[in-house]
Amino acid sequence: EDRGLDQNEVQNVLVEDARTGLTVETLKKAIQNNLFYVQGKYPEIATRNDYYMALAYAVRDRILQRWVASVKQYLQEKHRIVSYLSAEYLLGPHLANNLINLGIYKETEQATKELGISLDWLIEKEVEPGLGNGGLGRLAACYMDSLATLEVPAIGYGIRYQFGIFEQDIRDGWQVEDTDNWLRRGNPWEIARRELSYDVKLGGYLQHYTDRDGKFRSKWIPELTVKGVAYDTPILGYKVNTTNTLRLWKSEAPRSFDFQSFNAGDYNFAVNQKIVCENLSKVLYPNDETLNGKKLRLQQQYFFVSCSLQDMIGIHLRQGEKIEDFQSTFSVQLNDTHPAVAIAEMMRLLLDEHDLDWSTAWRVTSRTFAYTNHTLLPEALEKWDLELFQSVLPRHLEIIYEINRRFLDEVTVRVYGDPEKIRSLSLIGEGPRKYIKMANLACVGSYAINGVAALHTELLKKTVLKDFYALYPEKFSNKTNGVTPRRWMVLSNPKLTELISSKIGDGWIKHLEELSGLEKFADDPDFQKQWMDVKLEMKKNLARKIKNRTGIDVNPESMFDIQVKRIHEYKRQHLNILHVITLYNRIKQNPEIDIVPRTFVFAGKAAPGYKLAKLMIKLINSVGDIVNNDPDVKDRLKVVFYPNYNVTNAQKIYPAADLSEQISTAGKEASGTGNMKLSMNGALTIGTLDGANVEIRECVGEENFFLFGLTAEEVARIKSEGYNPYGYYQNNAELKLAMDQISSGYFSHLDDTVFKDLVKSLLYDDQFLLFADYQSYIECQDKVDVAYRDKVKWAKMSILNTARMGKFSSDRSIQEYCEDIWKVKSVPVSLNGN
Ligand code: GPV
Repeated sequence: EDRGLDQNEVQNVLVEDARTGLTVETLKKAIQNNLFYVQGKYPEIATRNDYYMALAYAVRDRILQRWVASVKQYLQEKHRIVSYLSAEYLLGPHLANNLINLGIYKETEQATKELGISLDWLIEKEVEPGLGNGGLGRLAACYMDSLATLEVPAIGYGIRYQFGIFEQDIRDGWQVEDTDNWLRRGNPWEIARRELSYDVKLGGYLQHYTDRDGKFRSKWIPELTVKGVAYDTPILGYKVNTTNTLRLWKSEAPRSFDFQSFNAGDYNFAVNQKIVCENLSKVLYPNDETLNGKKLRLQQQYFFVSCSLQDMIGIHLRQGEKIEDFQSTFSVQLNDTHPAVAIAEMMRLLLDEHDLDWSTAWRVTSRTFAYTNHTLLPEALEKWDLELFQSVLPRHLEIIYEINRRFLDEVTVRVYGDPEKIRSLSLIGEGPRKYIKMANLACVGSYAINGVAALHTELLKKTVLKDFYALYPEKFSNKTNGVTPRRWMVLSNPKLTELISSKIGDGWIKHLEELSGLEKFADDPDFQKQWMDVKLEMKKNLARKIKNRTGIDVNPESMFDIQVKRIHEYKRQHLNILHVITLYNRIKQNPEIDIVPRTFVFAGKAAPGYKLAKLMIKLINSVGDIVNNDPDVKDRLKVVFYPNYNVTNAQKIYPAADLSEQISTAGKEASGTGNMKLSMNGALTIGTLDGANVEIRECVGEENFFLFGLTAEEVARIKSEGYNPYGYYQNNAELKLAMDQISSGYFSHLDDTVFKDLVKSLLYDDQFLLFADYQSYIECQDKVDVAYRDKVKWAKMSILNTARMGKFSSDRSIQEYCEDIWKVKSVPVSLNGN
């Protein structure tokens, strides 16, 4: 009033000013401004990247406004904050997603059009941050989206890898890896918080002494100290103001550290140490569900966990709270065991840096963490060689020994001293070399433990974690995975989105159960036609991309049979390719045979050191070369390996799928999330009773799901009785022919050495029971063939698949975590009044 300003005017300036307005005009102005003042260009000389950057900064301004409002809101009164610790975030491109969540997609399309450029063209320019391997990293990204959309205060913590997951190229049918230099053109979505950094100690030794109060103490004298610098990416919810933070740590050399070496004239040593420090956040390990036990990986895990906990403690204390009430400010979720060293680090911080006694420190720690398990595969359960662990984290080893001593003391009575049980519960594994069991540490130090699908949680309780379940049944629960419909429907399938919304409104985007409103149109011929028209259009789009990327012509009218995911023996891409070979042989034996034309699309990366997985890629491509070019086939079969599967490519592939391949050995896939994305986009599933397939089938109805194969129980029984693949091979003519062709070099220019290892594994020591499921799979595929011929019925089944997928929104998953585990509520953020 003193300054003669009207209160309403002030608010207007803040909410919808020329800089952050959401209209076509203000957006246009903002893009032009940024082109000039940020990129230093004018239209005639601006590149596509200049325009992309100009738009990205325009969008970021609008998000920053909401981000600041969120931070202010959260500080107004005390709220428990969810802290998600994950070594991986597979975010995918930001631009289009942010436009959707801001609700300005259409406006931006118009604004760019008026500037003479196409929005699609700019969206395609973005290089996605591939800071994850597969499902686990993508789940973290979906959960960040849902937390913000549900208006829950949350921080995601992780590592800002300079090089994310490698780029895959295919040469002569083989996978070739190239580095992913995703930051080369800068990253408009992050804000470097140079002032926010923490020191992290590594290596060295301990000094033990008794302090003035007679307390026994361990002083950690590190070999090296690195600095973690925060890089923040705002995560905006869908059509809400809530904007949470993804805080990723970059490792650097501390300012001071080279001082002495420089003075001593040891320039090389100083520069070398700088490289060692920067190495910690240099590259993502490309191993999905395999352990490789390398020192740098442990250092990475500890690095980001230590920065994150120091950061959280700072936030907690700055609110004027006492350290022993930490768990009232944060609930910390461990995304698998990759960040499980947090439990030991929390103890160290509380004991050594904040001077709490053991029992108080343990009370805080064991009420702070919750652990999600994402696999039953024994090779993926993290174990650290004890000596290696000690060489990196000597103080943590001491703490883990003490946690273990107290834990085993407590449980010995409860298990009546059963040595078998004690051995299985112990945090330390014995053998030729001792090792640390990270899953056990996670179980002992967490107040909640969950699996990621109903079957997976049941198997966890019965197998891998059964002794922990017997001790603490109340800690266990299931939280079936979900995926965000914003990215996986609205963004990737706008045509389907429009069609759905024209019938049931757009409430389903936030309340996915509302998709059930589509059921009443499942038999409507007009709607079926519109539905299948969208599908055909998406298939034409993908066909165009396939042609561009691989040179292969595919027929959009053929059935698109799709398996896209990491390449793994347990996911059984080779079972799929055996089906392709079987169909091919049927055509060769009877060229006039009546089969539904199919396009088989495979995509996925193999870990660079996983020989058999790489050989599976080669096999797919080799079979493709023969099948795609054999005139007898008359284009009825096409096999495509689409290179460099990532979020960007996935968004183009899911909408085009008719059939979704979810064919893992029962009991091996913890949940799967691609299965959900495909079914939501109207694909029918052919699958085993594994992971979330079980629940998808329950929801869509067994008549709308192609089930085959052994159950998890049958798999376990066959294995215990001794699986004999050779018998299946001898007794199945089609299987025998296919295998003989692979091994004799039919698909490899008569070179009978190429696939030797793969053939040997399948015939003699296959852990994944391919041959045991072969006949059942083929028969099921024959049913798919029949079903596809009935266009009306297929359309109906496809519509019902989408209509009944409401459960699989990550909003539902996150709601369950909030209620059952984190005990947090939503905190709506208003832009006015800030
Ligand atoms: I552990 N998963 C993954 O992608 N990487 C890993 O290192 C581990 C698990 C996956 C599981 O394989 C999927 O079944 C699951 O859907 C996904 O994690 C998310 O829970």
